[in-house]
Order: sequence, then structure tokens, then C-alpha cells
Amino acid sequence: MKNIVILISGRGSNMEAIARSVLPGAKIAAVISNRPEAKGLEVARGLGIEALALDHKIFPDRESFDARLMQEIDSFAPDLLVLAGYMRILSDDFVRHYSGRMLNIHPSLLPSFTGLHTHRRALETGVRLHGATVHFVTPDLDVGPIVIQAAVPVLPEDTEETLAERVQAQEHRIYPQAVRWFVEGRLEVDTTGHVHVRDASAAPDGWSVPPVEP
Ligand code: NHR
Ligand code: GAR
Repeated sequence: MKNIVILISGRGSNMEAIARSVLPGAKIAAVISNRPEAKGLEVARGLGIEALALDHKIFPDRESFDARLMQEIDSFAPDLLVLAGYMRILSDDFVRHYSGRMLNIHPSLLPSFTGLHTHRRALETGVRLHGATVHFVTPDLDVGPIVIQAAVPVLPEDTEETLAERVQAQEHRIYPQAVRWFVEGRLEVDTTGHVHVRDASAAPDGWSVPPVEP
């Protein structure tokens, strides 16, 4: 059995998409939020998943919070740690501890728009294509090996909200896909930091084209 631990900070819609599509042979062992008020905690409990909060505000600094978070996570013996809308930068020691077994979804077509407020910045910049990226987490923010991306058009009448909604529909498709590949043991990061998907049925090297929207 492969254990998956998911970290959230908010709504938990990606967590839910992953939980609903998890393969036999894998299990969401726990969902942990750094924000006690995160809606996703209730969503997880509704799905029968153990859900707990660890409030970062009661810790004196980032390192002590991360050390305690690591303890909680490791009590579930995770094979994979999934960041799903988790909003705290993780310290280097934490990232090294889960090296090669921690994924994040970032709401942009990386390497464009690392960091926060990606939809607003995409609209301000005037890009015609935007999207989401699943990547392995490395100490430097939002630059780890890319597993899968999906692109969406930016439409003239878009607001941050309508654009976010279009991107998130793709997130709910590509994040479960990436997790399934990981659970199947099919992801490989080569020495140049490129990810390969072994025996991908979708396309020659595991990329997948999102369905064209109307
Ligand atoms: N940690 C490391 N080391 N590397 C990454 O690639 C990480 C990471 C932690 C989170 C997710 C990320 C994203 O997809 C992620 C990737 C939060 C911030 C941030 O600035 C930046 C990137 C991401 C998540 N957080 C503020 C902080 O001081 C707090 C913001 C808030 O609470 O609203 O931690 O974009
Ligand atoms: C998602 O769109 C995710 O890409 C983004 O937050 C949303 C979380 O939604 N992540 C970040 O912005 C990380 N900085 P969810 O809680 O419903 O999955």
C-alpha cells in the first residue's frame, strides 16, 4: 500500500480531485492544513480521510513549524507528499527530507509567474495562454522538475475569478494524473532534471493535451 499525505491551506478542491481518483494500492493517509479554518479539512473528513490542523501561527519561526509538521507527516509513513494549495514556503531541510517524493501544483505555466497572485499577473501581462504545472518540489520556489502542464486560453472578458476557474478545471485533471503516475512508479527524473513517464499511453513521453474548450 502506498501512503499519500496531502498538505492544504484552503478549499481543498485539488485534494478532493486526487482523493476521488486514487488508485487501488494507494491510500490518502492524512490531510494536514496549516490553517485551522481551511474548508478542505471538512471536505476530507466527509470523504472518510483523517484530517488535522497544525497552526503555523503558534510557532516562533518557520524552522520549528516545519520540524513539527515533518513529525506529523512522518507518523503516516508517506511514500508521497502532495502540496495542494499549500500556502507556506517550506524550509530547505524539510524539502530535502521529502526529495523525489513531494509534488506541488502551481497555478501558472512555469517558468512564467512563479510566486503568488498568478492569475492577476497573467491578466496584467496580457498573455494569451495561461495554465497550471505539476512539479517536484525543490528548495528553490516553483522551479522543480516539471511532470505535467495544461494550458488554457485567456479571454478578453476574463476576470481573476473566471480565469482561476478555467485553470482549476485543468488542475483537477492533471494533478490526479500525476499522482497516479507516481503511485504506479512510472515517474523518473533524469540527471538534467527532466521528468520521464515510463510507458505513457497518452503520448510519447507522457505529456497530455488538454481537451480543447469551446
Ligand atoms: N517550498 C519550497 N521550498 N519550494 C517550493 O517549490 C514550494 C514550497 C512551498 C510551497 C507552493 C507555492 C506555489 O505553488 C509551494 C512551493 C506559497 C508561497 C508564499 O510566498 C509561495 C509559493 C507557494 C506557496 N507563501 C507565503 C510565505 O511566507 C505566505 C502566503 C500566505 O500565507 O498567503 O510562506 O505557488
Ligand atoms: C489552486 O489553484 C492551486 O494551484 C493554488 O491554489 C489553489 C488551491 O485550490 N496554489 C497556489 O496558489 C500555491 N501558491 P484548492 O485548495 O481548492 O485545491
